[in-house]
Amino acid sequence: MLKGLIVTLLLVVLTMVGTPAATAADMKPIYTQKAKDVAVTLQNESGQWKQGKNEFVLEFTSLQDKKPVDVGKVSLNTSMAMPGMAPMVAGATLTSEAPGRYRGTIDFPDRGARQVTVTWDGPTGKGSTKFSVPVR
Ligand SMILES: [Cu+2]
Repeated sequence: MLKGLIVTLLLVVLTMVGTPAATAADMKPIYTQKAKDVAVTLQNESGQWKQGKNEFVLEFTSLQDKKPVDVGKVSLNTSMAMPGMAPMVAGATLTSEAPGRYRGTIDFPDRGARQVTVTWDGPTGKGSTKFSVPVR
């Protein structure tokens, strides 16, 4: 009887411990781009962008020692070439969460490949990089 109760309590504790909130470790890379001496990693929980609202994390790490790099002010903008009309553009709102780590949201009205431009300006200087990411 008492043994059963202890086992039950243990299971409850294990269940509670086993379901932490989403952490950095749960993030899957969407795309990693090397730009000069930093790696720019775009990531989220699913590892891909979808139509509609997306939350993501943008991380800057040193190519040398893999440590986070504080790149200062960061912006992320996307553009989609649309035949016969002006490109469809969408920008992200980014907030710094930790040095080299930025949390952002972006809204895509449709699917298709996006040309992504990331720019930064801070203690290590200015930089920018471009890469393509599909919106599924
Ligand atoms: Cu479009």
